[in-house]
Amino acid sequence: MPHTLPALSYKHEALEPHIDAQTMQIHHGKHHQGYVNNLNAAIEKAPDLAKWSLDQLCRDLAKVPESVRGAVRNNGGGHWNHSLFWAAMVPKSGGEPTGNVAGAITKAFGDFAKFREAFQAAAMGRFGSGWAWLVAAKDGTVSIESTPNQDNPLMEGRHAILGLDVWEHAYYLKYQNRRADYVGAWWNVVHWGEVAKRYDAR
Ligand code: MN3
Repeated sequence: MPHTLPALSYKHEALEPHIDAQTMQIHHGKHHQGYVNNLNAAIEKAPDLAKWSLDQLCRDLAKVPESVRGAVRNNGGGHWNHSLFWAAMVPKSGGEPTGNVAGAITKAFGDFAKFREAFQAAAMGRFGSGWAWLVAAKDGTVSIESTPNQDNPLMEGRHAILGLDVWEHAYYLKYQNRRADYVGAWWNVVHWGEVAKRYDAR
C-alpha cells in the first residue's frame, strides 16, 4: 500500500472545545482513512502510479491514466488536503501569524483582522463541500482561494500553506448548520508555526 494515514501529533480531544473529539475520531479515522484506502485501490488498477508521490499525483493529475483520474483527484486530493489540515492545527493556539508569512499577510490584506475576514468569506462562500486556502506564490505573495470537493491549489500548480475543510463532516456533529461558528472557532487552533514553515518552503 503506497499511501498510509498520517498519525495526528495531538489527541482527538486536544482541540476541544473548538473541534470536538468525536468529530476528530470520525474525520481522521474514517473519512481520511477512506480517502487513503480509495487512493490505494485506484493505484492498484494503475500500478505505475505506485512510485508517484502524493504531491506528484496532485500536481500532474493530467498525466494520470484517465481510467483512474477521477478517483485519484477525489481521493489523492482528500489525502493531501487532510494531511495539511491536521498538520496546520495545534492545541491552544489562537495567536497570530509569525515569521515571514506574517509580513506577507499584512502586505496582502492590510492586517490580520482583514485577512481573517477575507478568509472567512471564502470559507462561507464555498457552496456545498470544499476548502478555503491560503496560498503562497514563489515571489512571496499570499492569496486566498477556495476549491470544490477535494480539489486543491496544487492541482493548479500552486502552493497551499493553510487549508480549512468546510465539508459538513468537518463540523456537523458539533455545529450542525452553523458553519460560521465552526470557521470562527477554528482560528483558535491554527498552527501558525507550521504555516510559517510552509511559507518559507515555497
Ligand atoms: Mn474532511
